Amino acid sequence: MTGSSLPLLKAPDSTLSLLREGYDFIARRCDRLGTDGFRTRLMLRPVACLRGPRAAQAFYAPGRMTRRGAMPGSVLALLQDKGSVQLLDDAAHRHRRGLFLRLMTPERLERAARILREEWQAARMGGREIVLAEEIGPILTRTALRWCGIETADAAPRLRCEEFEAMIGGAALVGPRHWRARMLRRRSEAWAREVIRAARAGAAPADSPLAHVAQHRDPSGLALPRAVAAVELLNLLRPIVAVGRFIVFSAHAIVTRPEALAALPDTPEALDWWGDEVRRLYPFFPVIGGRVRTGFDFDGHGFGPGDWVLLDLFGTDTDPDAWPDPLRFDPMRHERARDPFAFVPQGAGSMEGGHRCPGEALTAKLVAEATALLRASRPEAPPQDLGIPHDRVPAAPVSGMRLRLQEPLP
Ligand code: HEM
Ligand code: MYR
Repeated sequence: MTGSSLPLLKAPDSTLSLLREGYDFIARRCDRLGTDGFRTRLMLRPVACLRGPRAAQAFYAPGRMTRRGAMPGSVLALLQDKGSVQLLDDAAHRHRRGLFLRLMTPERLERAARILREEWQAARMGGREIVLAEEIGPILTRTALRWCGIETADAAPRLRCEEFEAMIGGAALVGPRHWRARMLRRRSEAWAREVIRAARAGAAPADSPLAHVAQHRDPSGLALPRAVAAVELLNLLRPIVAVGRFIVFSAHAIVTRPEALAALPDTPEALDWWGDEVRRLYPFFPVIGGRVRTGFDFDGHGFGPGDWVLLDLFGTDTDPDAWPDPLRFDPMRHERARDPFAFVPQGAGSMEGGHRCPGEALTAKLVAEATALLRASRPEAPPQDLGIPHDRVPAAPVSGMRLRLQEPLP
């Protein structure tokens, strides 16, 4: 394209660089070029890569982007999936999204935190050396099942945990681990369809998230096809297990930033700031893809319908123009008002209309609760590799976070 001020990279295709550099691929080039975006090709398709709050605001302008055709099919198959809320637009999207948003009441969030605390305590992690990344999955799987209203005795939590972790860990992979995850995903979908069937036959507790999913009707008043309801049930369960990655990162911050923990006021808001700083600074969901529906200009580049855009979530959360000393872990920065388009670990923009993660409040609640539990158990960390390689998506500490927690919890 001519007449654009978004530079076009010289390399004919950047797929290998993206795989090699992972979370740093977009921001590094923006820093080098002195821009908030550039154009290149990924998997041979032309794409514009953007970062920063202005880019997030442009990306999340109401109705501007669709998620259809915006992420590789392999990512989609393991995360939101075909038939899910993420691939809908306009009125059909708002209607389906309401199903998720209605579940995020303060009472339900409190209940999720309470269940997490019970499952955490039942796991008896105190007094022995644990690898938190291995312990947290089963705890959150049981939390997710109970929160949704699914009897854990019938749900085989071990199998579900294996499936959800494979989906999360395999979404951005190619090769055998990705295909194993696809196989486990099929097993999970078969299980979820059966749960929906039983729920529709009367097995779901009244007003439970499971009942809401099973009984959801599309705008014409028809029940969701069973396979679609199953996919949406997985879209509640799997991401709750994914929150474990933030909990591992919170433990990483507790161990590596004792001064930040010591300076943290002993208030519920301060725990939220800690969790927000974990979600801002640790690499998890790297980029979100969109395809343009209605044209717009960004930094002198004209975007037209069908154009493919990647917004760098991690690069925006750590944008040096938006955050003073961006790589410093400082929970107290969230005490002050922040630019809503600079804090985008789970997307941005309106909760009602757009595609921003509807589970963000639940995520924040669980991370804060787990941080309180970790802090109360005064963790000690033996020598270990605390590095977090940025070329692995999703990223995690190499050691998995080996900890010794004090027993018993107060
Ligand atoms: C969408 C991240 C937890 C349910 C998204 C998006 C991101 C994201 C980046 C896409 C936003 C967009 O397309 O603009 C995360 C991360 C989580 C998390 C990093 C932490 C583990 C949750 C939880 C739930 C959830 C706990 C539900 C209980 C969803 C759903 C969508 C979504 C249903 C699709 C929304 C739509 O397209 O309208 N999430 N999420 N997520 N998330 Fe989350
Ligand atoms: C969920 O389970 O829905 C929540 C978070 C899962 C994060 C998985 C991270 C991999 C995302 C890959 C995106 C790559 C885009 C090219």
